[in-house]
Amino acid sequence: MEKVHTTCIYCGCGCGLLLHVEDGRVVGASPSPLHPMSLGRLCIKGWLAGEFVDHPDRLRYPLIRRGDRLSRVTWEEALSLTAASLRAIAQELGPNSLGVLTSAKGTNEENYLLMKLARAGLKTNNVDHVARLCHAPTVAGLSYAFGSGAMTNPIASLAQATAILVVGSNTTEQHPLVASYILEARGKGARLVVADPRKTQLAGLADLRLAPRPGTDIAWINALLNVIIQENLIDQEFIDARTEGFDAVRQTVLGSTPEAAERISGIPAHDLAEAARIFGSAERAAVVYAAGITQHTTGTDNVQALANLVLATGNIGREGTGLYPLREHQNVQGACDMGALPDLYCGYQKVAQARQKFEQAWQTKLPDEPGLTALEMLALAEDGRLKGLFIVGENPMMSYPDSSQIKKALEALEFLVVCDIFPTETSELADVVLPAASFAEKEGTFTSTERRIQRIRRAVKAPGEARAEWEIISDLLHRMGVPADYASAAEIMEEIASLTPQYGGVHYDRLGACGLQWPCPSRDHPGTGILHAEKFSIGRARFRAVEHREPVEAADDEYPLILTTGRSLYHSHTGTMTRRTSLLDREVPLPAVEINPEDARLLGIRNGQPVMVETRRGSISLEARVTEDTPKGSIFVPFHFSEAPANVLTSQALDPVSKIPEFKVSAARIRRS
Ligand SMILES: Nc1nc2c(c(=O)[nH]1)N[C@H]1C(S)=C(S)[C@@H](COP(=O)(O)OP(=O)(O)OC[C@H]3O[C@@H](n4cnc5c(=O)[nH]c(N)nc54)[C@H](O)[C@@H]3O)O[C@H]1N2
Ligand SMILES: Nc1nc2c(c(=O)[nH]1)N[C@H]1C(S)=C(S)[C@@H](COP(=O)(O)OP(=O)(O)OC[C@H]3O[C@@H](n4cnc5c(=O)[nH]c(N)nc54)[C@H](O)[C@@H]3O)O[C@H]1N2
Ligand code: SF4
Ligand SMILES: [Mo]
Repeated sequence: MEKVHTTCIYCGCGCGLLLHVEDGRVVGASPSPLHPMSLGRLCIKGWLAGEFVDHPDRLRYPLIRRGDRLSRVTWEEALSLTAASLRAIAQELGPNSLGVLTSAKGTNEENYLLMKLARAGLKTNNVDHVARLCHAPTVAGLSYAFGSGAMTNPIASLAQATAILVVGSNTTEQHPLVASYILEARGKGARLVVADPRKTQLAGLADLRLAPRPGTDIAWINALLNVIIQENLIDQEFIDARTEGFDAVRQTVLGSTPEAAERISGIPAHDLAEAARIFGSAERAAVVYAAGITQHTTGTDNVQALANLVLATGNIGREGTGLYPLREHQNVQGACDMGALPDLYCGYQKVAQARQKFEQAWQTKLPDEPGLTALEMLALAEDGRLKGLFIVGENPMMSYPDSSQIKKALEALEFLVVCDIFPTETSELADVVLPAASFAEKEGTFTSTERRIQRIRRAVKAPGEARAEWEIISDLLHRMGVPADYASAAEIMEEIASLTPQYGGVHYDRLGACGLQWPCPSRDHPGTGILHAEKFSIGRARFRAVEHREPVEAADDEYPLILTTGRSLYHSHTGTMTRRTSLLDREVPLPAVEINPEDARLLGIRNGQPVMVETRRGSISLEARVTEDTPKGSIFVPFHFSEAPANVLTSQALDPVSKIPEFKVSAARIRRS
């Protein structure tokens, strides 16, 4: 049996993995003992990461729509039709009638080539991906505050913290290896505060649990800062030496007393005062947050509120301190780094400023207006102004908010190409379907949430005629008149390194079993663990005063409950891979809505009973799971199940800055069905 060193495909932890190969098949997976973060450990999804690879449902051949059926064709037919259709739409309506959605499941090399295809091939900056639905507020918020939207420290640094505040992150289920470092710190005596409306496993282990009403985080975070200022727990020296704008924040939080915050968030004032003292008096305090903070119409302000807390207490740039946004897909960090974003090239270089640099490098004229975000593209599609869309490794029919709107938008397109490894609810609507090689069948790199750039390696042959995307996209670039003679993924990384300052020293021969953490500007640079240690790239870090705003929808007589949506340990997103992994699907085979026993009793709902959940957008039918873990007044639905797709219920209300939708708050009602 051969063991091929690679990287887990599921979450941003980026654990090192060995794929076991026998007779040309992946027969298992085990942890890499050499990996600097995972240290020979994996969560259940990692152990089972190889199972979907040879599932019989894999897409094997290119398909073209003929009438209402998708029929097998050659690659030549599929790619010629794709190129010709996209070109025809651009000629008729201009290049901005086209858009590209890239993949956080894809490699850096694939994301780089896709953004090059959009900009140099199709001549539009309409390129985006699911980071928009996930951590767009982190990119916007932390770029403003610190000059970089990335996690400030390596994950392992959490073990050195003496206090940890976890906000809106179900860490043991969604980022299990991050949780292991939090628990290690706790074992050494660190104080743990967890703020989550639901009683997550980690909340159950916390020294202090804060349960805010969903969508009220700014109110209570400002109250923490209020107490920290009142009790002189701020780090005045740090504030004076390294930041700007503190006075405006001090003024704003003056009125945010714990009592005022209790009225908004429902968290008892004495708990807020205690949390402030734990955080403010710790020698090394860290903040961990995830989608419970970002997926709100106040997402960017929520992130800034946490940044204010970290800056006021000088908890940045040192071991055991810092701000840890837990990024989502295993390569969402990389997809953002590669500039799969409508206003930024790779390395977060602004379209307006970097265009000429890329025109020179790619020897072609490039569009100068920033493009549209993912949901803006779909809104234009619905209006008939965006006609052609290329979707690689995303399943918006299940993952984007308000599915019936998404369906209308996708159906209104003149031409839709979908490239995936499995048939999906989205590929069912496509005019052309392109079969991709999975992570076990190609070369490339992923960048984990701790900025660690790591290789994936080809372990087995792709099924049928499926191809690595870097080859597919190179082929399309050629057809669009852009030279793309890459012989390997490694060669694409050389081009990335030459154009992306943070990746300047990244070459395949340096990546080994541990990868490299960016910024890594030159070949002799060892990579960077802790950011902002000596200085911020923007000079001084920026405070910004933020205030509580209510979510767009509130509970009312008609829809008296607040619906929040999210995930379970055993499944990933729209389930395309985990629901095809028998042990994972056996653990959680069916969708269920979590409801508090008191609400259930009032509504006459018993555990396991079929119910219907309704919002202003639509309704789904599923089982009730009665649990104390969900607070009274709230219900929780995971979005993994096509039998009861949660996004039928969610709304397209957006954060005005980052354009993330409010997945975490919708007004809902529930009844027996
Ligand atoms: N097993 C598994 N792991 C995953 C994924 C997966 O699908 N499956 N997906 C990956 C991806 S893409 C992402 S983005 C991450 C997401 O990781 P998480 O953000 O940890 O996961 P979620 O379940 O979306 O939500 C986290 C928590 O936010 C809480 N929450 C809801 N509303 C609020 C609020 O207003 N305030 C606060 N403070 N908390 C709130 C919820 O109760 C929930 O416990 O996980 C990654 N890891
Ligand atoms: N209601 C609700 N909705 C949400 C969220 C929520 O909390 N609540 N969270 C949002 C968040 S944070 C995220 S990140 C999104 C996730 O949304 P998506 O990214 O759309 O969800 P996935 O199911 O991961 O889709 C990835 C697709 O890539 C395919 N794939 C896997 N490997 C490869 C490959 O190598 N090549 C190609 N071409 N395809 C591949 C998979 O089969 C799958 O179809 O969902 C968002 N939607
Ligand atoms: S923690 Fe994340 S990266 Fe690690 S094995 Fe589990 S799913 Fe994979
Ligand atoms: Mo995500």
